[in-house]
Amino acid sequence: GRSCLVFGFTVTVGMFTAVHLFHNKVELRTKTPWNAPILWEGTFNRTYLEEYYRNNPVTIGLTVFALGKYLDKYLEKFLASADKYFMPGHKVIYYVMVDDHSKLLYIEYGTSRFLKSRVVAKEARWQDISMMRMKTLADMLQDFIKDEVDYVFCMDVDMDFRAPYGVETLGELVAQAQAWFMNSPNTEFTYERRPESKAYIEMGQGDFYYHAAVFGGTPSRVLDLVRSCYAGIMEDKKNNIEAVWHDESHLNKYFLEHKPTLILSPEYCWDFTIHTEMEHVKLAWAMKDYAEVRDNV
Ligand code: 2GW
Ligand code: MN
Repeated sequence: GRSCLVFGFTVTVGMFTAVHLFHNKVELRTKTPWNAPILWEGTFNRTYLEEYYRNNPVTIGLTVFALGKYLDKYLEKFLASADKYFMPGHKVIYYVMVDDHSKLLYIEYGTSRFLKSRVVAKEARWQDISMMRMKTLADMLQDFIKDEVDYVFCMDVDMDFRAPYGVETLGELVAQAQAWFMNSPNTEFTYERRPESKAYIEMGQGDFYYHAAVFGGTPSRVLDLVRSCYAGIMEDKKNNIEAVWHDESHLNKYFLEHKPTLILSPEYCWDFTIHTEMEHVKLAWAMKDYAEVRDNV
């Protein structure tokens, strides 16, 4: 796979800085126990990767859902920042799912950027808005995305790009380490702990707490992921149980059983409320006023 391109580069001082800022002591974690790279600034050579992809061009999909207030509040900044920083210089197709087509904003995109939008129904409960993304993604990947892109990322909309988020992130099955749990033991991860749920993870098990705000990979690997998460969600509904963190709980279960080939460090999805001095942040959580946006709880 192409993700192996990030192997074999020496780690520079810059990366120590990033990790140091994290928990006030130097700790190197650039590989998982199953030998997948954990991507930090300084662990890859962008110049080399760009040259490789110039000779082997790829198309990258980016899916995002923006329904109800999230459409008014977050979509424009997400897309405008993606246009600037998501895979700069490469062909990108945005797949934008909205509940109101008339509100789809006009942005002048770069020349190698394409946008496909689709109207999806807004579920009554926000938990279902979030979970049903898995179903819509499964259908769309199967119907056309798989034929249109080489890699696809699926993201939350309440975030914005801050620096180049580039081809170094491409891999077969890509997972995002959730910023808050990067240095926690797995017993503290907020996995689903009730054995009745399909998302159940036994205490003491688990490698990372993965963030459902970002996952990606090749269309076939992502299709298997979203199908499997959706099946778990529906099985839980049948059994009258809902996993503690909804689709994210099912995603964590999936990644326990199907190890990601590449892990993105929290530089790739940082929460500036943890601390503001974090360096090399490529994507950041938006400030969220839950009372304002979560009117339909
Ligand atoms: C509305 C009220 C409350 C929560 C969500 C929504 C809502 C979400 C909405 O009105 N419209 C909408 O388009 N969404 C979509 O669902 C949007 O793409 C958003 O980014 C995504 C997930 O909701 P979000 O961003 O509020 O959830 P977080 O940031 O607390 O995220 C984590 O946990 C979620 C499950 O509870 C998901 O797994 C998410 O992927 C995680 O990042
Ligand atoms: Mn979010």
